Amino acid sequence: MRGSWLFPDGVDRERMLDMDRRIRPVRRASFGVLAIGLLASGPWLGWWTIIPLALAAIVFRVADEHIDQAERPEIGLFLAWTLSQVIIAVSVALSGGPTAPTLSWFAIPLVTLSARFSERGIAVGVAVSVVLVLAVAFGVDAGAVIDDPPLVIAPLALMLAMGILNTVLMRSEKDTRAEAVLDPLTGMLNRKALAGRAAELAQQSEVTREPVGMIVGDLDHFKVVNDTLGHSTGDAVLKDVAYVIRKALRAFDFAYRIGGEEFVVLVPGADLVHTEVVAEQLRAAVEAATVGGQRVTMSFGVSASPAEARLDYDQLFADADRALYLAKRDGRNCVRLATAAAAAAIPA
Ligand code: GH3
Ligand code: MG
Ligand code: MG
Repeated sequence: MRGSWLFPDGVDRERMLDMDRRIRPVRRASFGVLAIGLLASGPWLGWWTIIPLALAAIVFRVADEHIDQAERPEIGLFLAWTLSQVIIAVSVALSGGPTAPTLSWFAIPLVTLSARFSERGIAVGVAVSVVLVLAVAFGVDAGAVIDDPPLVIAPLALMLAMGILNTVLMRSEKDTRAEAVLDPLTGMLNRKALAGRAAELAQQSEVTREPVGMIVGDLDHFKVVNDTLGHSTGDAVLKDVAYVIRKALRAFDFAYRIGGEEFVVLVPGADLVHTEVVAEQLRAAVEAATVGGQRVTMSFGVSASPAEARLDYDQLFADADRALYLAKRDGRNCVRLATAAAAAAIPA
């Protein structure tokens, strides 16, 4: 996953995509409210004002259609957002500039900024809006602004206050999200996050037709560690093993703790052979490391979805889990693959 100036480390992207899906139906409703407002004001503002609103709706519609395939969807979404502010600016300019009652409408899209982006996106978005308001006000009728400065002071203050207040909501919502999908002991993503990611990869796989590899790992004889050294040593081992696994992976191979001492790694784009290589690296890394002051080993099961089909997460997991069972049966500290032979050896 590549970052961008909006999301330097790429971790906020998941939130943005999720929020965008939630915003879509509500956005239609809010465009509807604005359309009714403009139609009711038609005799005074002119009927044409509905056209820029329709344009803005189309801009977002187009952005939505491309968002799922884009490598850095936040750039497209931010451009669509900026374009919608420019459209508002043009229609405000045409309906009187600083004296247009719709000048305050610049504040509406600011709410969606904080729902999608973090501090940087909000700051740039507010700055863009401030510049547009000033440009429209002074460009169309500088005299009116000089005679009556509150015409622009009030909308500017409204926008800045919304930007500031929304920052708090954005932070709290991000914190809650992090708590919901992160395992507190290891800091790894949890089962809930895995379910979300699997659904996303399934959708992507329909477009990209790329395979997805899955590794399921389980610590060997971990009960012995707990029983002989105590639960807190067991916890320390788990924490360090999680770190060893994360360190051995590429940035976009996500690792999840799905149960007590069981971990899942998703390897997008990898077939069975490639995924086996990754699993073997993990196995060797765990064997070589000292974790929680102990030496432990881990067994791994590996599966991969066929490149030409939609990802079937349940199947993928069942296959990898069966292969893990084989690894345990074959003496542990090894990697086993989900092949047809493996499926025959152990009925589901
Ligand atoms: P095997 O090689 O067959 O996997 O043997 P095992 O002893 O690891 O067996 P199993 O996977 O069934 O054992 C799971 C153990 O993991 C049981 C429990 O004591 C321990 N465990 C599960 N969750 C935690 C946790 O959060 N902290 C600690 N310290 N131990 C945990
Ligand atoms: Mg287990
Ligand atoms: Mg175990």
